[in-house]
Amino acid sequence: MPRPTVIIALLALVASLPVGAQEPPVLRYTSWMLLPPGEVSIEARPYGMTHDDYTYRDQPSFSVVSLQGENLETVDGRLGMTTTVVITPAAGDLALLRLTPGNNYSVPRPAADLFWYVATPDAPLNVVGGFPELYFWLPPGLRAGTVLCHAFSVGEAGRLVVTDLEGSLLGELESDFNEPEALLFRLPAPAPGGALLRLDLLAPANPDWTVDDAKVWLGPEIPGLLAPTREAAEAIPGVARLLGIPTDWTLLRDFEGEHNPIATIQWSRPVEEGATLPAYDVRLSDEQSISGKQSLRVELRFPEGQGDSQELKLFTEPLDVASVRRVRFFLYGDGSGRTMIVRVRDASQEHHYVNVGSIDWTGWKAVVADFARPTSVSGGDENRQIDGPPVSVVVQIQHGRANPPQSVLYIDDLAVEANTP
Ligand SMILES: [Ca+2]
Ligand SMILES: [Ca+2]
Ligand SMILES: [Ca+2]
Repeated sequence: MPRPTVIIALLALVASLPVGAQEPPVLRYTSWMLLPPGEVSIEARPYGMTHDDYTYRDQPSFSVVSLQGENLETVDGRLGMTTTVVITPAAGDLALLRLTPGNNYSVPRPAADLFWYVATPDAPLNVVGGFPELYFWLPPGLRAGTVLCHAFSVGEAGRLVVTDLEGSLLGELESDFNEPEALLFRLPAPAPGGALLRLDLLAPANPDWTVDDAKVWLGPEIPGLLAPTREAAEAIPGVARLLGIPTDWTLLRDFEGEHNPIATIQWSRPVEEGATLPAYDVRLSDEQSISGKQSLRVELRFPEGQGDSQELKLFTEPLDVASVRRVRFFLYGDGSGRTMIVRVRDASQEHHYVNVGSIDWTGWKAVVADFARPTSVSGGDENRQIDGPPVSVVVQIQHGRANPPQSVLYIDDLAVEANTP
C-alpha cells in the first residue's frame, strides 16, 4: 500500500495540473456542439458534486439534431453516469448535439478529432468554472471583434482574455458580467486570410468574485464556433462556408479622414423651421473607433417628455456595390432602447428594409442586417433584388415615448457581403 505522504503528493500533483488542456469545459442548462459522425461520451455530473448545499433532480438529456433542424435522436443520461451518444453517418457530414443537463452539469468528450462548441448570440455556450483555452477564427477584413459574457449571479464573474497564437494580449475584460458585456479586442495589423485567436475565461483577480456559471458567445461578426484545438479552429472557414455563415465581407467605409460618407440626413416627420429640438449632430469624431482613430458620431436630442415618434435617417453617398446579401457595421450603443432599421436603396430606387432590433447594449457591437430575409421591400423595379451599382445604405434610428431624450451613438466599419448565386 502506498504511504499516505505519497498519496498526498499525488493528489497535490493532480490538483496543480492546468485545468483544461486535458479537461473539457463543463456545460450547464442548454449548450450546443457541432461535430462529425462518431461516438461522444457524455458525463452527467450532478450539481451536488461541487456544491454540497443543493441537489437538482433534473434529468440530463442529449439530442442529435441535423443541420436542417430535424431532431434525429434523444438520449437520456443518468446523473453520475457517462452515456455514449452515437452520431451515425446518416446525420450528415456534420450534426448538432444539444446538451440539456438542466441545473446539473454535462461534460461531453467526442471521439472525433475536429469538433466545435457553438457560441452565438442565439445559442451561447453555458459554461461552468470558465475555460482556459479555446480557439476561434476572425474573418478577413476585420481589425477588431467582440466576445460577450453574461454571468447573471452577483459575485459570479470572470476574466475574458483574447490572445493571438504567440500569446500576445489583444484584449482583456474582468467583470461581474451581471448584464451582458462585450470585450472588444483589436488586431495589431490586418490579417488578409483572417486570424486564428485564443479565448480564455479565467478566474477574476478580484478576491470577492469567482468564476462559476457564465454564458459566452462571439459577436455576430465572427462565426460562432469555439474550437478545442488549433486544428479545429483552422477548419472553421470551411465549416462556416458549408453552414452559410458569412465570412467574405468587403469593407466600404471606415469613417477616417476628412470626408463624411453620410450624404443626406432626414427626419421622417417634418421639423418646424427654426425649431431647436428635435436636433441632430452627425459628424466624424475621434472619440471612439473600431478601425483607425475615428468613427461616425451621431447625436440626437428631443424635448424632455416628448412623445411623438420620430426617426432619423442617415443616407450614405452612392456606393460602388453590385449586389448585397448582408450589411454589417459596428455600433457603439448607449443602451437607450431605440430601435433601428437598416435599409438598402438600389440603383432603381427599390428600397429593402431589415429591422435589426433595439439598441439594448452599451459599447461596441456589430450589427448585421440580412437582406435575404428583408422585413419589407418597396418601390423601384420591384424585382426584390438589390441591383447595383450604385446602392446607398440607410441607417434609420427610431425615437419613441419610452426612449431617453438624448442619445450619442457611434458607427464604424461599414461592410457588405455580396449576394453570391
Ligand atoms: Ca455576475
Ligand atoms: Ca474608423
Ligand atoms: Ca431591384
